[in-house]
Amino acid sequence: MSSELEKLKRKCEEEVKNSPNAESFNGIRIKYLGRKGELTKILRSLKDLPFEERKKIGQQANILKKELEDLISGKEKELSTSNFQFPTSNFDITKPGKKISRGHFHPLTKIDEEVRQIFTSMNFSVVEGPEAETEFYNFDALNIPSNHPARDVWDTLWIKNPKSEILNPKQISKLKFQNSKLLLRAHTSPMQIRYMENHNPPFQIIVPGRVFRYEATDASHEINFYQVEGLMVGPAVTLANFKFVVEEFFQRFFGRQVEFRYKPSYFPFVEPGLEVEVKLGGKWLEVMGAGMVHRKVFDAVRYNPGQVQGFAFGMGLDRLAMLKYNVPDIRLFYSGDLRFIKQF
Ligand code: FA5
Repeated sequence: MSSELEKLKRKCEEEVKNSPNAESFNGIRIKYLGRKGELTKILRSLKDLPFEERKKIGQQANILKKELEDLISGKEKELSTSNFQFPTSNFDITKPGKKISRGHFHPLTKIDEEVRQIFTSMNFSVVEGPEAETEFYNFDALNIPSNHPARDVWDTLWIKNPKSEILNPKQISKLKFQNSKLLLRAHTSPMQIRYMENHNPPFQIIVPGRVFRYEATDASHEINFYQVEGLMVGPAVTLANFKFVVEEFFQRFFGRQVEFRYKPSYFPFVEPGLEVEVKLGGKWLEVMGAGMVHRKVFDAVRYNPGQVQGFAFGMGLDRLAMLKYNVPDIRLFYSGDLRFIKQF
């Protein structure tokens, strides 16, 4: 090929290579192959050459023309069919992408939500109460005076030097006549008193909430855990109503047949008192304390025990979660271990 054609070829190839987009190819085509294009000019000038040379260069120029045409339209097509250019680095488009990990609710939050739903569908109202309580509500009003041995059952976390600003004046004047020492509530039962002080029967409520105990931890005991209190009071509420409500709850909560049993028990604020246990992995796990509301509790809230009666229960929410998810150790819920939490 003549050096002139050679030069032209390289120049055109360079331009095609550096061309930024499909649109710029039209300009290149005109520049080289158009009527006044550089290659066309060479072809036109052939007529002045001697026959042999004209034949040789003519052939080469025609081949080059075809080559440049193919080059330009090939590259043009490539760029116009896809605007996306793959990076030339080690980019493997066949590799699966990274999974985005999404957050979700803690298993105890899920259980709490489920328990609320079941009870509200049975016409129970949901109420909540303070985690810092007075000795009066946590103990005295529940028929557990200072010298009562049953106080030892609730190993209590006392609050030192309580700041009186956190109580409003009405509360302070009331506390002058009550045992006002502050503590972290050891159970949700104080809400029985708070609710009955301000409402008249008949009613049925649940009180989900966090409770605290100063005790050694093990696979089924934490120092901070959750309870759901239940209280139903009316003119003719009986233990049979309790049995129906609890069994209906179990049926819906577990969605399967679970083995459970009632055992007689003692709590100063109920009479008679009982405990409910559910079987987990061949062992019985206590899930709630319950009973018929003691008349001394009704006295404390100025209800007439001759006119009303009711049942109360306190369930361990963490224990329900252990049973539902087959978790062998309560402490896993509070471990903060994502390998555990992510399984729910
Ligand atoms: C009570 O706290 C009573 N207030 C329950 C009650 C309410 C009885 C109304 C009668 C009428 P108890 O200490 O047994 O009772 O606790 C109730 C439930 O909380 C237990 O059955 C258990 O499921 C759960 N629980 C108790 N202690 C712990 C703990 N340290 N860690 C986790 N769950 C616990």
